[in-house]
Amino acid sequence: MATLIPILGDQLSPDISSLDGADPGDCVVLMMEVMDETTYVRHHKSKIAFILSAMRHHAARLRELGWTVDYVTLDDPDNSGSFTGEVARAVERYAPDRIVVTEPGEWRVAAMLNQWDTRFEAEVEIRLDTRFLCSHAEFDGWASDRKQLRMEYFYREMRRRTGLLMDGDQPEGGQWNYDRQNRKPAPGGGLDIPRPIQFRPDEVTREVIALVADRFADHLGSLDHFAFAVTHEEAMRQKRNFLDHALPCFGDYQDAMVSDQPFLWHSLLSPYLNAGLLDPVDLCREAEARYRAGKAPLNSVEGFIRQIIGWREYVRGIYWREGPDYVDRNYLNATRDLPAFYWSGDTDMHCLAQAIGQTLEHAYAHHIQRLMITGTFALLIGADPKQVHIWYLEVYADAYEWVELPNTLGMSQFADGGLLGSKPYAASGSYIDRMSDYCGTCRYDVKTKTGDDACPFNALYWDFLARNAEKLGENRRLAMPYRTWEKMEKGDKLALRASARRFLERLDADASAD
Ligand code: FAD
Ligand code: DLZ
Ligand code: SF4
Repeated sequence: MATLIPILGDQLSPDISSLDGADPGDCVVLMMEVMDETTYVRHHKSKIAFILSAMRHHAARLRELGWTVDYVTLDDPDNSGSFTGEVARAVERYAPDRIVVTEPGEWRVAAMLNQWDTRFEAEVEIRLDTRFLCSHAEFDGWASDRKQLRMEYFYREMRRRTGLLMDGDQPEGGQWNYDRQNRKPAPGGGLDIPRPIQFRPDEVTREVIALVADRFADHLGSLDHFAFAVTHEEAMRQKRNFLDHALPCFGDYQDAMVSDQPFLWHSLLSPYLNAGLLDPVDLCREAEARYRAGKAPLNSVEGFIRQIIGWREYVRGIYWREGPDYVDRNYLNATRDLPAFYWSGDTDMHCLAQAIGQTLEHAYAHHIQRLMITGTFALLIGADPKQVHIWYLEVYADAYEWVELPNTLGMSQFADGGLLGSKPYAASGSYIDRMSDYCGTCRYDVKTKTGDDACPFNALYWDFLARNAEKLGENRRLAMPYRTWEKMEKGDKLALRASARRFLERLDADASAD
């Protein structure tokens, strides 16, 4: 046999670059369920079940397409538990001349693949992942010309490159970005929220769910609500459902939060994009077609496309450009342990209970919950950014380090000192009150700033700014809140800081009691 083609669990695209030009008659595709991958962090049970089931379905599809697939299951008694161990066993079985693999999505796995060349006799070729618009080298080329990196300018390049929402060389409608129209708060009254399709587990998925329940009983999260698409066809159906029903209001309510409504007008497509069940540019072209056909407004379609060809590509570029040490950054020297309720949802702060509760149920929370509820709270209390990063990597079905780490460590925790975002996403309770209906049913009073019944976000917000004044005081985008802080009466400042201190002491006491 000439060629061995390992396909990793987030490379489930029929046109993955490792298969380019391969002769199905003269190669073996290797797919591996391995303990290293299922346990390098304690992934949510539904995340593991989704990936393993999608892998098994993809293997079946590749076989239908004529490929020979050697599939190693997690419960295979000879399974070595690692990618390298399984490739080594496959090399013994097939004695290939070549190993062809698409580059992985994490530094951790890249380090493994980079050793294959010396470890195995076969020639090893690691190919670019062409599912992304921008290669690492192209991103570096773009970034190295600039004093300051900003997503907005990168995004414009991607618009020009793809021709998406372009009118000649000008942006459709005359503006690149319609976000001003996209900040509407939670709509009140009887909500007509589109329902995502809930996929009923088939036999393959039920088998995987049983395996995960047995092997990963101590991982967090529930399998009871498992409703993920696990095939390309199912992912396509979820995509059409989103485009038909949710895209028109996606922009308006992108930042809104509503109790017991985990999905709102979001697409829920990130697990499928990241695992390879959907193609990002095709998805954007379909969204654009809805706009051109008058079925969805420009603010929604532009906002949606920006998340994918803008943010998604941009954070990947940053991840690979910053290197394997990016994970160690801690600009604000934050060291507090992440509270235990991040793993249980058991807190009387209603916003956090909602965001964490649905995360445990569905392995999903939408962007503004990740950024402005769980993220902002962790930032305000000074949680250790590495712990925060591991939590996000564990709990979301779409989480792979290339996309999760820059969002968490950079955007949400400001641990890279402003490389990814120009200011920290710190906010008091009034932001949450404006954008959600959470505060109305909370035990805390969002309008009160100090005391045991005051919304904890309020005092924590001012305490965060005061505590970090040396590092953040010169940030132009924080000039207004720092001016307000300076002008505040001394007594009010002391009361806010004392209130925050009492809250943090209680948090620490709860942590040491656990
Ligand atoms: P929609 O709101 O429908 O958005 C459409 C698509 O745009 C998403 O499917 C996603 O592919 C893309 N997108 C939107 N925002 C971003 C972004 N900031 N970065 C990259 N892609 C984006 N996204 C992940 O895919 N994996 C992660 O591990 C992840 N971790 C995050 C951690 C934090 C702290 C924050 C603040 C954001 C994180 N995001 C992550 C980005 C974003 O929150 C999710 O992509 C989004 O919530 C997925 O839900 P959706 O498919 O319904 O998205
Ligand atoms: C996330 C994950 C999990 C939980 N399990 C597997 C697995 O058993 N086999 C596999 O090939 N991939 C898995 N993955 C996805 C990999 O972690 C991912 O492909 C690498 O991190 C490279 O991006
Ligand atoms: Fe969250 Fe404060 Fe509102 Fe309660 S009052 S839901 S803690 S923002």
